[in-house]
Amino acid sequence: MPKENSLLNATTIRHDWQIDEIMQFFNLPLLDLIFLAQKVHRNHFEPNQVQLSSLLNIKTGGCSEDCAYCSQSKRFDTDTSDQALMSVEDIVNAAKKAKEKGSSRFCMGTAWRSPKKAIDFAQILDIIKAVKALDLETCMTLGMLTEEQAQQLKIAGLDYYNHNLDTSPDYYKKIVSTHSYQDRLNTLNHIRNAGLKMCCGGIIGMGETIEDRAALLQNLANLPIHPESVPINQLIPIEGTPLGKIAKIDTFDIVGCIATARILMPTSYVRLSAGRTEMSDELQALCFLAGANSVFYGEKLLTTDNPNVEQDQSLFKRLGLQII
Ligand code: SAM
Ligand code: DTB
Ligand code: SF4
Repeated sequence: MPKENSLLNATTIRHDWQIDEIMQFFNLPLLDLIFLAQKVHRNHFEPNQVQLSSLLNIKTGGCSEDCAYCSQSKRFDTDTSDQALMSVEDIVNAAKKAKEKGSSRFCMGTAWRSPKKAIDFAQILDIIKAVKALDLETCMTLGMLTEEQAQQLKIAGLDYYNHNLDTSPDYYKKIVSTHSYQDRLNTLNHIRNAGLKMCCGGIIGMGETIEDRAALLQNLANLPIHPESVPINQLIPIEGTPLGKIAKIDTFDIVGCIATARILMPTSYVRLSAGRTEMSDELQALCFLAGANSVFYGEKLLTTDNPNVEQDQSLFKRLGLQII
């Protein structure tokens, strides 16, 4: 029996993945890996569908943290400046537009280590209620949460919380010094205890090894419940950050990561996330074949550009992808 088939036979929904098992996937010829991932994908999903989430940065810049990839840290000299939390009205208007263009989920981000001021948190709860009333799924990414904050978000009607593990535990120490991997895991725990759905993934292209990528996916897949959404971002190098001039990775690397994420987390939506503006249509098609079934949709991510909606609509049409 070909090696890839024996690997597939061993695959069910598991939470006890070992690094050497995950490395076996990374070491397969890419086309075998894609084939395996597509088989898993078809066992759990309609194969020709793509879920669309739109993003809005509702509090830009001025962040206390030192995440080496981020345009919004106040420690780095980037083009992004500190702005106030947006008003409920402006956010609702942006959410309405995202819905009109076909998004099913509206994700809102803040450049915070964690929500600190009571007045801001009260506004966040109002924002959730107002966006939810538009009949959109809601997602927030506000940094680290306490158990009580997670519960309050849930009560306000929040559907998803995004909090990424971003890389392996070892490599995380080289990327961020102001909070720890364990802090991230604690917040993930609070999200689950509050009954929120989880969006959790990472970034590739920060100088990590293949083993680091395997360890990121291991940490995601070995969570007690797989995240419902797994965003796989390719680093967007930001001038002025420590990673602003890092060498580009091979274009196929993202395909292998998506395929492995699909195999390890068969029922999760795997999102082809940051980095799509630099990708050809053909590369994105390969990512969908490898099991990606979600994208960020709309002209902007947080502070950087994303493909425009006409381009994306045309791509989905040419590939026969149905928007959900
Ligand atoms: N402050 C919150 C936090 O750190 O969780 C929420 C916002 S933070 C910007 C959300 C995620 O965006 C990060 O965890 C990272 O995965 C992603 N991200 C940020 N800058 C990026 C970049 N330059 N390239 C790719 N992904 C990036
Ligand atoms: C995620 O995993 N990627 C999104 C969202 N979650 C918040 C953010 C991507 C940010 C890319 C860089 C920027 O626009 O600043
Ligand atoms: Fe950027 Fe979030 Fe890190 Fe702040 S905590 S520097 S916003 S990634």
